[in-house]
Amino acid sequence: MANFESLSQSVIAGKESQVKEQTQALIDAGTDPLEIINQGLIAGMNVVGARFKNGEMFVPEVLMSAKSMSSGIELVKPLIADSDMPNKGTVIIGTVKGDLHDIGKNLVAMMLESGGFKVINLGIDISPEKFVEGAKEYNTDIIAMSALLTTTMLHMKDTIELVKEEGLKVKCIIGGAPISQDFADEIGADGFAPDAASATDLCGKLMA
Ligand code: B1M
Repeated sequence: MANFESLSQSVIAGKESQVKEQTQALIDAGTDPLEIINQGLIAGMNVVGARFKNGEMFVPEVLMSAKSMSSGIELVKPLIADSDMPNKGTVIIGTVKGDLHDIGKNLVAMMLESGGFKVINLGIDISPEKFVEGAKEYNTDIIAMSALLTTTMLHMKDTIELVKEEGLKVKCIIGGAPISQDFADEIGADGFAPDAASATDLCGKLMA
């Protein structure tokens, strides 16, 4: 029988078809979609992160785990995003210039959608100029930036400076594994969220 532990193990092993089957079984059993994500899919990916760091897993295996996790998320996503929520505001989200990590950013996008925000996901490797263009094009309330590398997180500062230079009335929030509240304060961000659920709360507060 599918449970969170076996789902996590399948993510760790990068077994995509097993992840899909187990995720579907949990959905069919009426499990809370957010619990499937947090206690099954993300829990598995956290182990992958630790093993990658310790040199116990390598990039191809990590990619298979990431792809498996994303397949599970795709199955769960409609159950969350379909809730009949009002539009609380428009958020553009992207991973900063030079950074290709998108799993966490996509989770944040998904949670924001499920929290009633209109979300435009610009993708990965987004320069300050592209964030600013996007903010103008979509008349955005909030720019949400993700960075997973200490080498790319400084582009968040560049984006905030460009937003100010252009005189845009848009809030800039940041997140990602190397980001902290101290860093957010240092670069003049309007907020920092450590995880996807907090990002939704933060956007709610900024729009209140
Ligand atoms: Co990379 N990688 N990676 N990687 N990778 C890390 C980030 C690393 C910590 C691994 C390690 O060494 N321990 C390390 C960074 C070290 C550092 O800078 N301090 C690292 C490195 C070094 C690299 C490369 C340079 C490796 C190389 O080539 N030598 C390279 C860089 C490529 C590039 O971007 N230019 C690289 C490549 C890759 C893969 C392509 C193999 C793959 C990415 C696949 C993909 O995203 N499609 C990958 C992965 C998977 C990881 C780890 C293992 C997992 C990241 C992840 O998806 N976590 C990661 C190790 C780790 O984090 N433990 C690692 C799961 C995800 C749900 O969490 O993204 O943190 P996270 O998102 C969370 C929160 O942070 C927050 O909410 C999310 C959900 O709760 N959040 C936000 C994220 N964005 C937010 C935005 C917000 C708010 C909250 O806006 C307001």
